[in-house]
Amino acid sequence: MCATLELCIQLFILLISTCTIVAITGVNALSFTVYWLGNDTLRVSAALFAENRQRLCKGLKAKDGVVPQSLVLLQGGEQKQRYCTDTDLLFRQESFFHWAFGVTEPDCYGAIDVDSGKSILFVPKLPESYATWMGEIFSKDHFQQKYAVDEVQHTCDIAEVLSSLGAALLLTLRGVNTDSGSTTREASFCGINSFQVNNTLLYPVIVECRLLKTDMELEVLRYTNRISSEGHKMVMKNVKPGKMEYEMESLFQHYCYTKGGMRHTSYTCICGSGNNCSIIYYGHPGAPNDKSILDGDMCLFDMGGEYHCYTSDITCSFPANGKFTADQKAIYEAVLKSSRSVMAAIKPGVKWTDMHRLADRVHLEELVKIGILKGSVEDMMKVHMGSVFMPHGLGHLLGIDVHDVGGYPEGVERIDEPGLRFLLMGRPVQERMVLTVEPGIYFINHLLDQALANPAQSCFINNQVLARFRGFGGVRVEENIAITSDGIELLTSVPRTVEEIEAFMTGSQH
Ligand SMILES: *[C@@H]1O[C@H](CO)[C@@H](O)[C@H](O)[C@H]1NC(C)=O
Ligand SMILES: CC(=O)N[C@H]1CO[C@H](CO)[C@@H](O)[C@@H]1O
Repeated sequence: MCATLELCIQLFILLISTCTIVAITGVNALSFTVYWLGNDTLRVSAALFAENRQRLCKGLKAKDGVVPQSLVLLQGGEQKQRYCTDTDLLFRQESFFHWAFGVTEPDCYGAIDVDSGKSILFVPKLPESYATWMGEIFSKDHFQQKYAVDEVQHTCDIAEVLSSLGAALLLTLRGVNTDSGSTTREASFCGINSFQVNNTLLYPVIVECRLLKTDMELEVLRYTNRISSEGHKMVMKNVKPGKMEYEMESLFQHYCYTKGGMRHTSYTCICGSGNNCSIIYYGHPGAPNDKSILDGDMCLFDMGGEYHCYTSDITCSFPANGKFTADQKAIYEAVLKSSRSVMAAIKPGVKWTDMHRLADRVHLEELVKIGILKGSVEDMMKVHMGSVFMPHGLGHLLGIDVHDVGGYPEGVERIDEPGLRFLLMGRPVQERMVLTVEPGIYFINHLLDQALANPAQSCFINNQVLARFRGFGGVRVEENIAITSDGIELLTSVPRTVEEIEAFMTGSQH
């Protein structure tokens, strides 16, 4: 029942957007809108994906091994069901396919002729019964107009169409995602054995393209950040002791969907309060944001909405009752200082690993001032004290995937040190990268105990002061930035200083 209702809604929305496209065909600037959910939501142009395909062809032409009449072949995501049931899972397009075609429907393929840039979208030929249960079956022309591709064919004809094009080589996508360690699913179809296939050339080229965002992509990422920032602010206005953490998750999702047309969040919302703020990936099924928020708790809410597969990833930390205690203020300002120091230092050419180390250094300096640590920060850096308080990496690439591809190209290895080994990007910063900057200080009991048991580290710890912070949880300040020619553009816009947060939460500021 639920599934059917959801499907109806999905198809209804699809229908609305379709009608809109038909209605505005002929109006030049708007006729390329491929995605729009009405009201004040963003219109995404089909030109965004056409430009991506163009960039891909340009990159491939420069590669040895890409012979004349090579064709890129990407396979889109498949509609899947819950385990053995007939209940459809909420579909989300596969990211590489989305980057190149911007198609919302499942079970498609896309081909691009590298020489000419010609694009062919393959859509499933749906049985007549589809019209009974799922709605209108659209023609090939409909899809050709909707997605502004050169040609549309049915997936069942893919072998025939590709051979009639005289494809000399099919470039399929095989590569390992350096964040997950998982391998992409290579395009495959009945009859592929009669083609020459190379599955290694495409991956590094398309990853380099996805790494740097075009102006049109930046516009979508500005939008996802704006809506998600507003969602966070709405949550901050509504949080109070006595509410459940998941109520805040729900408010955020509601805001992003009603105001921003965001049906998906970019990842599972992390809505920690009290000591749960120290659990980096809190909110997962084993810890599903199910604590009651208490007076005196800090909150750490890490949430981001997603629009037409473009993500955002924002963290706000603040006191549940709207007023920082002295200790909360001290830790919060330590993290904010590292966030601001790092952002002031970022520009094209700087090493991301150096930015991680800079955040560690500021944290250690501030923890000395607070009295939790004592001694030389230089010496603390040598024994990786920073990772005791920030075990994760400083930040990661952001795009169609929340941990976007390209962090470690071939030849760039992870630095195998505490903290740094979890950094998801190891390359120098480049203009048009979009990144998160997310320093944090956490009081994680088992890491503190480990440090206290290690003479090389325990000598820097003032355990009496530290004891006061056990159970504090943690603070993270996460911003999304785009790299410009000489610095950064801050995409996120939420109250950040202690004064801003207190004024905002107590209602004297909007
Ligand atoms: C793909 O082409 C490149 C360059 O010609 C070659 O080095 C590589 O071995 C090929 N890979 C496969 C799987 O054929
Ligand atoms: C997963 C997890 O550790 N959750 C904790 C959140 O906080 C409450 C209250 O302190 C604990 O009872 C949970 O175990």
